[in-house]
Amino acid sequence: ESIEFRRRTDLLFGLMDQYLKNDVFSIQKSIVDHVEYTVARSRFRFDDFEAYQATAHSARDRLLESWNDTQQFFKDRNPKRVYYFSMEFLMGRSLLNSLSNLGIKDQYAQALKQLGFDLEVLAEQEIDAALGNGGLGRLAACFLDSFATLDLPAWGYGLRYQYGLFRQNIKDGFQLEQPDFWLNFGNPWEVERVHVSYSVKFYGRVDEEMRNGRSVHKWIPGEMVEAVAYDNPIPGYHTSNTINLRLWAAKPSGGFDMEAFNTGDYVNAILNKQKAEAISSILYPDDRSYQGKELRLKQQYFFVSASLQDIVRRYKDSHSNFEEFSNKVALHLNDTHPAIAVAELMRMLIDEEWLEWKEAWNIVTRVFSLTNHTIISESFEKWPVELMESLLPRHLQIIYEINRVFLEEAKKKVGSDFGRLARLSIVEEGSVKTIRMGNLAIVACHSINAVSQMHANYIKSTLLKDFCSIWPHKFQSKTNGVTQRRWLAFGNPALGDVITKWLGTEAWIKDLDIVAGLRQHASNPQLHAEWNQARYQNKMRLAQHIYNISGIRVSVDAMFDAQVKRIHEYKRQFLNLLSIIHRYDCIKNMAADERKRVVPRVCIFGGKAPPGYEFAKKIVKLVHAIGEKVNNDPEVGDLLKVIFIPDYNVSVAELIIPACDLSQHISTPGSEASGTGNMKFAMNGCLILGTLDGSNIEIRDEIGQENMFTFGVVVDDVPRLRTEHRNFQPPREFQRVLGMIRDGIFGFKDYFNALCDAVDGETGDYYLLGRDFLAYLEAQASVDTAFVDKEKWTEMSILSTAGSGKFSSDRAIREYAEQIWRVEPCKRPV
Ligand code: TH1
Repeated sequence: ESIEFRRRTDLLFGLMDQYLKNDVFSIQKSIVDHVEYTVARSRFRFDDFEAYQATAHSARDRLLESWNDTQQFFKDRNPKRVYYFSMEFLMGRSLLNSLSNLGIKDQYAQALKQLGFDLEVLAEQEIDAALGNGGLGRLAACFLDSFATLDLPAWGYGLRYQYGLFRQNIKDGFQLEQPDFWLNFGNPWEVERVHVSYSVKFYGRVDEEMRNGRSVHKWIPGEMVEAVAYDNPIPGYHTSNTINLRLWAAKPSGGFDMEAFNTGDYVNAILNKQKAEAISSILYPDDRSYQGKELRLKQQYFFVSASLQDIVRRYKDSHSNFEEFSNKVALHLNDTHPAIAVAELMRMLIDEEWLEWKEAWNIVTRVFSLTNHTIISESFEKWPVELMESLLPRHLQIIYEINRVFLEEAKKKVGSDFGRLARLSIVEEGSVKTIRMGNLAIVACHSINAVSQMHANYIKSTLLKDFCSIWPHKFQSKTNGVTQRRWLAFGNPALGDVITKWLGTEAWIKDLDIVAGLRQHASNPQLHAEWNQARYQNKMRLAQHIYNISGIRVSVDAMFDAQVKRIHEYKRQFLNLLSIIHRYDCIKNMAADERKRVVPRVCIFGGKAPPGYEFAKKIVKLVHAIGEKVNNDPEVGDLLKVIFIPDYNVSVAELIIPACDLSQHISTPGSEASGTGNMKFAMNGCLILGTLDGSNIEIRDEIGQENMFTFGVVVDDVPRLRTEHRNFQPPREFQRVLGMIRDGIFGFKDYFNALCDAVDGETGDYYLLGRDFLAYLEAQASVDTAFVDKEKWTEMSILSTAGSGKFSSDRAIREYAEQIWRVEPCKRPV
């Protein structure tokens, strides 16, 4: 065997120089080979899509080399690793990002050019990986990019949904949801690991027996499903590290349930097994209200169980007991969606690894940490005890025991304040008894972090008040960030080049604080010219896209004003629309010479409404209804255009964000935990019109109050204003625009009543649109004034970028790594 081994090793060393090369010729050869052998087309005849596929496979080969070597390096070094558990990873496209991070984009562009293709055009052939809803999922994706770039030994774990977030089609101005079957044409960015698979159990019963004088629990499952790993290499920028995102797909399990076959119903037995695949088939659209769907809990347990089995196996490869576990493993929960992991790790340690309860709990409380992303209490998942008992009977027992021990300890701190104990309890008594996953996670995690400073303060005094009073040390704040690589350097290369030129270095791509160096040039006319030139190109590109989708020509001299994000009442797209109606009304009532002074605007909306959320769907329709009226009014012309860009996703965001002058982040204070779109816009030199909510406040602190437009009520006043709504008389202007909608000026006369009723009806204007309306109009007026002064505006734009250093996800991840996970870089030498 050893001779065999030596022969093989010699042979492999002989092949070492076969490592892929990155000169233009080698790249061309690799692409053309993939056309022939992977895509199975003739190398003399292939179209753009086939060229994309071949190029992607060629890039994938290079990723895999780096990925394999990084994993081997981690294995040899065996550092503490961090595992990021998330139900969502909103990755978007991979081709340009991978080539740019690997530092071989220019070679690929040139190689393709000689073959008669344009890399940018091929990149557009790629379908977005939309395995996420919005901010939370995109944050996970930005974090992966930072993990890799900072050389951290990190893994992402999640689900490989066959259907990502629904596609938004617009018919007659209404949203229609279409399935996102993104894997239809294959996915070159993943590697199926048929040999990395684990059985995941569901249902059944728990038997208790005595073994060696100790009572042990045995879970006899009623159903088993296989979890198969799909690995997605994540390259870092300017480093040879490539980390892994491991997503699990559900497959029918093999040997299990033989009786069903033996009863003779062969066909039905197979069909039943096939149902297993449903677990990883679809991403639930987020409407911020927990729905108690069994399939969702199954998804959560499925990916958590497979991931923990994988992690424990990896740990046991190099350890014979669990003493080192908490020094080698950090487990992070991206919101409470994977919180069942707490009970699952307890179960594994106790029932399978024979640890005592105390030892197991000691480990669990050292390894887990949690990010909380919202203040909306309805979005905290609660599972009916009955459901939990049937699906995960052993976990329910464990949760009860965790709760019993916890309440005992809590009693020592809060005495017999039963109201408070009831709020702290993991089990909620009520007409339906439920398990509060948020409480379970908080009890077990050593760190719970908010996603902005304001969010931290707010939840400490509301949502998590009771926990905060007993464990103040557990709570912290880690302001979100976004990757400047995807969102600025690669997504807006024109501006990126200007930044590099004026800073005299590309180092900002890895260290965004450096952009502060732009401040000293902020009034330099030469920089202004180059800055505006770059931004102008981006506006042209977006204008072309708008024309392609709508046939509407917009003027690039107009202010491009965007509000793009998921549609929700609290984000107040309706407030924006009401001010647009006001603007329209003013223009209509002006004399012709007055109109000359109006600052032309293109108001851009984008975002998906949750499929079951009527209010949000009506907003989509209202944008179209207003657009229909305004865009076709010859008196208005270029002064005002209202555009809805359908199917907002990562790629559409990459097109919109670099091209806007103004972006709006106008949630009612106390409702947007952080927001991350605001950071992307600010980085790209787009000015922000926003409320004092979430991370807007920190953005203002960084880029300066004078470079941003803020307005509206402050968070501390919100509860009082809500109770006082009966004494509040909304302003005349507000009444008037609502009246225009109700009167059917924009058609669909009664259809929009529900929207109007929500802000002027009996129930009170919960999100305070009426309260904020005049302040908002005033802020809009100062935006117009500022835009007319081109020099001033450009300076503000430069200062926005210059002040965005803090909002890099590299900063956020560094804080998490140092203060929460205590993991260190592990950089593979070149
Ligand atoms: C979002 C928050 O709304 C947003 O303010 C924040 O910037 C972002 O997370 C990242 O931290 C959330 N997304 C979800 C998605 C689900 C449930 C809760 C939230 S909070 C499914």
